[in-house]
Amino acid sequence: MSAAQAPSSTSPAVRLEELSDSDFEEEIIGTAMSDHLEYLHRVAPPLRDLLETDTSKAQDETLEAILPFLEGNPNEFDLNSHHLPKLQRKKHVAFLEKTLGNYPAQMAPMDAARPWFLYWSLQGLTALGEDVSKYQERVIYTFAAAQHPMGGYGGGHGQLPHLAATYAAVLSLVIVGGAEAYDSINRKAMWHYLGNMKQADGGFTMSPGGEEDIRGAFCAMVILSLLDLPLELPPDAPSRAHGHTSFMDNLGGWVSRCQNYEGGISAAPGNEAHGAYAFCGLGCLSIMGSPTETLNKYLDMPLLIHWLSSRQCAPEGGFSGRTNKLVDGCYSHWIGSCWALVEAASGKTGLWNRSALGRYILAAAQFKKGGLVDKPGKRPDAYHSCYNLAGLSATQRVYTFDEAMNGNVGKGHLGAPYHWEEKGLYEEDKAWDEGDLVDRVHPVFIVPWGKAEECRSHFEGKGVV
Ligand code: FPP
Ligand code: K
Ligand code: ZN
Repeated sequence: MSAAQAPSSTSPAVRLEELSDSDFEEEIIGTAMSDHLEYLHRVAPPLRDLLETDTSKAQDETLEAILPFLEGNPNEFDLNSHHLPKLQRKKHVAFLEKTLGNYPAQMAPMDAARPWFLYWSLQGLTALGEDVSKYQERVIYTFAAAQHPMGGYGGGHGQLPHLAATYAAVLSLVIVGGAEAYDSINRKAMWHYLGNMKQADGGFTMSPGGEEDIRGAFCAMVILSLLDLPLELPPDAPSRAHGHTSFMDNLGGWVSRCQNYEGGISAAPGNEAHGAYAFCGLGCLSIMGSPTETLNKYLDMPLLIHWLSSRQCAPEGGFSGRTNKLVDGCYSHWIGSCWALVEAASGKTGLWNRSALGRYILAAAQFKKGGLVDKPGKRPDAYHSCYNLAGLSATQRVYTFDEAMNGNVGKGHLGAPYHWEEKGLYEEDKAWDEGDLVDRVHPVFIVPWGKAEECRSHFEGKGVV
């Protein structure tokens, strides 16, 4: 092997065992960054630990299961001009319409998660370009019953509220939109409910006396911002006894403590870094202020970027959620959507391989009969459909943050997330054709473009009475 250039996208993949050390340096180190990324996503990993463990076996088996989907087309989908399966739009729409419908009796234990099923299905449908206004009445009715008199939402009538259910309920109402949907939310009770979650160390619990983790911080910021609730803690908030007056007191420092030695973000200080929590942490900071300011202030950005980059599996192209674990389509969003926020904060682009993620989603994460999956061999569900589609959208679209954008909305507190702009489509080494385009998704709220702004402006200046 003497060729000194990186393989072009049309040349066959070079197997690493064929390279000598000096070839390796020329092949990998001597090439431009973009070639480097492309190269890594065409061959087996350059360094292999020879110790065999359950983890290494699971990784090898996963790669073997995925490769046929990257190298061929076992589902016999129609191909786009990049020789990748086309986005199976109609099949995914049909699947998500089904996940929005009735469930069999065996699903009863999942009742507490009902708001999530609505959110994932509705968000997935809009990402595919569907008009979901026909569901408006049903969504309002469903959540009117699930709203607790003391504020927040549970899975259904009579259930205790939980912050995750509340987050999914509010986002579902934002997606269908309209004054009736917005005004169905008891904002005053919500303000008190959220005040009850604020903890002495700055973080938030998921329910009264429940677990304190970064989902709580993110969900609370999302809801306070979308509903334009006062940043001041309600008079009955227990953390007032610890000197807090604002929902934001000690919050940035608490999120900062969730970044661990690897650079990723964990559920709570001292835990393992994980993709889902990384997005919650970055989202939380991007609501507290402009990402340029907050991410750089509270996080070690080079270390974060190192950890995020390490999540992109090669040659699979998709992301894992944590070190030494497997690629999974849902991290197309949990990790994939971190990049827009990191790019805004760091001013850098090209930090991740959009094309490789797009290839994983189109080739390996589409289920033959519709819906999207974790990985080949798994069954589709609304969660993996929603988040693979959000990830595909993230590969296709470039967003920038500009404080001067959209000057009419988001002037008050927690107004930062209303100043995102879509710069355009990502065209360089793209994996998609026009027919594979997924709609714009708000980079922080993960709702259709424009919907967060509509909700916020409905409430701006209203206060809580
Ligand atoms: C590990 O599952 C998954 C977690 C530890 C986190 C799940 C959390 C979310 C999806 C975040 C929810 C976000 C909000 C906004 C409420 P696993 O061990 O099955 O998967 P893995 O092997 O890929 O880590
Ligand atoms: K997983
Ligand atoms: Zn998953």
